[in-house]
Amino acid sequence: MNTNKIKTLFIATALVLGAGSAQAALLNPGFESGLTGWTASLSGGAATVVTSNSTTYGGAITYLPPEGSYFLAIMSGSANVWQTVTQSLALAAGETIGGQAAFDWGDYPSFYDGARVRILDAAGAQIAQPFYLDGTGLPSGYNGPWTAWSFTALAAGTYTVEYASRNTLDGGGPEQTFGYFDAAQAQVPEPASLALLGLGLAGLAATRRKQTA
Ligand SMILES: [Ca+2]
Ligand SMILES: [Ca+2]
Repeated sequence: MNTNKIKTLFIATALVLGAGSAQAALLNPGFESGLTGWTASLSGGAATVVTSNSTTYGGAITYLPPEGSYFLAIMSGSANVWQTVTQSLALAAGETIGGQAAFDWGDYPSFYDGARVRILDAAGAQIAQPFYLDGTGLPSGYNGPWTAWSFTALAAGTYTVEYASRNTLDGGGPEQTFGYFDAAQAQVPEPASLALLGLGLAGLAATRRKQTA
């Protein structure tokens, strides 16, 4: 295979890989490698990477990962303290990141607890809160669904993704409250990407035929 052909294949492959890489800036976004890349800050709570998590208050439910085999479960802890798991990353202007979150309330009014996803700037100030739920207005022990969230950076910079859950008013309940977090659903390649992949494979096949001849 001559150098030009190798370059052509490399470029075609890079285009295909790059087409669906909007989420790739986060390291280990789906927690398939434990907490690698993430930092937990806890007070009485827990941040655990699990294959499932079951609770019973408000109706028995078992949460399963919407992406891959694992997801992050943040168990609430000390009263009125957000238990957090964070990761900082560089984003280009217009770049989008996203994931999925769920709120599993283990309490009743007025111990509203909560779960949230926040985006912080380099100084630690909140610039977006793409997911937030607490128990206000919800049935006791509410088992919330997995919900997609996304964030698009308006300017290039360093951002922090923060996943969190919290107990409100006291540190307990009939059950502990959880926030669950996982990556976005895997993207289906767009037709344009498939066409590029086809060109790359065709080029590879042509090269192999010439080498065989
Ligand atoms: Ca996952
Ligand atoms: Ca509680």
